[in-house]
Amino acid sequence: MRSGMPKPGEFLWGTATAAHQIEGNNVNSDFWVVEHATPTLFREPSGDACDSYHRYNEDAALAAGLGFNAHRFGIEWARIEPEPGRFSAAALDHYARVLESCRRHGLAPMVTLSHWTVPRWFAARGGFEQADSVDLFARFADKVGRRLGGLMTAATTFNEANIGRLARVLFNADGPRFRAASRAMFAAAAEASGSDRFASVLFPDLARSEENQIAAHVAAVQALKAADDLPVGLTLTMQAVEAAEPGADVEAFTDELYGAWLGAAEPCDFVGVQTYTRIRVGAAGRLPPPEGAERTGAGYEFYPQALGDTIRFAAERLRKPIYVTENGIATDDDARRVAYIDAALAELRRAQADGIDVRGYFHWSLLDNFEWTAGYSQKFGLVAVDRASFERTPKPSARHLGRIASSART
Ligand code: IFM
Repeated sequence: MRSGMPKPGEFLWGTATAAHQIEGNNVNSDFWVVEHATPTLFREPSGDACDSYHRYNEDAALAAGLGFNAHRFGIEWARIEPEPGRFSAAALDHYARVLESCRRHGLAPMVTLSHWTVPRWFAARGGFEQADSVDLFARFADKVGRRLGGLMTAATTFNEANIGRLARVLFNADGPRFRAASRAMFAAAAEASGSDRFASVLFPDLARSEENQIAAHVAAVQALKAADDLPVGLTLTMQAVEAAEPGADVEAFTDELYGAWLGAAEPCDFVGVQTYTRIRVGAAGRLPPPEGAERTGAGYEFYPQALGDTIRFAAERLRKPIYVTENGIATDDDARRVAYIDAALAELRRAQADGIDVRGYFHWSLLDNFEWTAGYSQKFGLVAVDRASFERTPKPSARHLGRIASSART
């Protein structure tokens, strides 16, 4: 274990996780409802996940032992406010213990307020499609800021706030087949909740929700800063966008990917860049990866160089200090993860050498975890998790990145 927290200004080396993907039994969340709906888009339910709700201390010890000095994780709104207006002191105390555990292990904690999940009651009243969702999210941020802000190194509001836009361009979430399947799933979730609606952040109706979600983000930044003046950021999913044919309109494509979220970084102290691959644009829109290109376990092109493009894009367009809050690869071949890490970090260093203010790198993810609709089939972890015993086994890539992290600080 390291002695003491990173000094102010020290580069943060860590791993990133999300509450729903690792904690287990997040029964009051909207995702729990849709995972158990019939029909569902989910390959399997999240269940016990990695049992990190109970094993957070073990996870912090593991991360610190590997050589990291920071940890990004999510707190779960559905646990903190399981019924509207009823805040759980016990759940807030739990996250205070998680934060204290990070600090005891010398890990600077960066906390996500909402990593796609919301309470099931919030989804069943229309989620961010309702105008008063702005105040509800700000009220949650205020409670969190007052009780937990003093223990955090930094906080971010929404994970990959523009995820609905990426889903549209990358997974055809606007296409008729996907829409029909998600409509059926949400209709079943609404019925199970005794409601006539059920709205999710991952599969949103952007026309009805995006403006409110941006306002909720801004209000939450203000609430956190008023409660405890800690650094607050916005994380975006940012993939390299390249013109691959004459006539490709990269600017229009970029607008499609970010919309008004680029402006939403304005009240923030930093931005979180989250990069996995590149998107090639042709004259008629997105193109598939080049013929013969290596694909990751998530089906993306293996293209770690994307991180250089996205850091530069963020620096030019957002003009804020940058943390890479996610970067990683789904693979069963850990040697490819090592190669991915090395190539991505070479890009990060090049950007720093060019004077870009990059302050940290958080690899996605510490653990093999619940990868949303793909269930447990995709392995993004530096550490394998036995699905029955929850035993954690670091992969060679964990030691590799941990060594880079600790030697960079000596
Ligand atoms: O697992 C997800 C995470 O929740 C958000 N960013 C992308 C990761 C890998 O798909």
